[in-house]
Amino acid sequence: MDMNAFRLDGKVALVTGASYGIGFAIASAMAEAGATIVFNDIKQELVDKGVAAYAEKGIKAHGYVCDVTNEDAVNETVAKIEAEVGVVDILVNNAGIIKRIPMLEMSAKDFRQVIDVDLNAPFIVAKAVIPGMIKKGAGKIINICSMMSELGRETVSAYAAAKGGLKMLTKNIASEYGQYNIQCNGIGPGYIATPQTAPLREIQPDGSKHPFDQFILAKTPANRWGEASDLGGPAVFLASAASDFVNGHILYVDGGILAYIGKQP
Ligand code: NAP
Ligand code: GCO
Repeated sequence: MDMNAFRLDGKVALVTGASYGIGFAIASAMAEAGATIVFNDIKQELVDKGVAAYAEKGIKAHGYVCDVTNEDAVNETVAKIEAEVGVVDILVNNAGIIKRIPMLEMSAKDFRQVIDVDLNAPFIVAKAVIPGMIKKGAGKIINICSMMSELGRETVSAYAAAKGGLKMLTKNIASEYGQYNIQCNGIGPGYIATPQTAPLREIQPDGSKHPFDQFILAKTPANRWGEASDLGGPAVFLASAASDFVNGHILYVDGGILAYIGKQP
């Protein structure tokens, strides 16, 4: 097998919400595989910080200020990217939020905001880049799903609904655009140590681990939280020619959580 199939040289990769966290790790891995990195964030300050953070790793990333829920802004930004950097070959729909609120206490406004960022935005951004991929005759879309694409838990009703929907949006894009040599797959990270999960890992006043931290360790055969860097290899695989016949698949990168009943207390 030609191992160059795993390379991304000459490809333009757009990773949404990638100033830090999982998006930053995935973009960094794709850069190491040869891709040109484009990313966005809502605030110029974070885009500037992101560009500097990439530069510290020797990566010349192109940063754009764009709220992925704003369709006009997304379409304008993708047009700018195509003019300034090139047609987007690889899209990673990474930007996301979570609101941990018991359903009966959650307002419809809060519910809609999570759905807007975690489900509507991936639709909007994919719709903006697919025409360019069709013209080029190839494309890769990777939607960042979640354990909550498969499982529920207390306080995350909006997030689970969004990530469950994102799993099915992934399968539908795969179905509708596979004929144009566009592959659309998902990555379902397990519990990853990023700012998004920091509240679940806070050390307690008595110095003990957060109960949820202990819970996740007991539910993970690997007995550890994932690192954002654990997602780099799977993302490069799904962005590369090595996965040209993988389509509509959700690749769970969870240390085995979905396979495991959990350690006996
Ligand atoms: P994070 O640390 O909270 O980072 C999220 C990123 O998305 C931030 O850069 C944020 O920018 C950006 N973002 C949020 N709303 C946006 C919008 N409307 N437009 C543009 N950018 C926006 O999250 P993470 O842990 O890296 O997670 C990244 C993705 O992985 C999310 O989709 C998340 O649901 C998913 N995921 C995370 C885990 C985990 O355990 N961490 C597990 C499974 C799936 P700002 O800082 O400006 O808000
Ligand atoms: C939570 C966590 C999870 C992770 C991730 C798991 O509150 O349960 O934030 O939702 O972010 O999505 O795959």
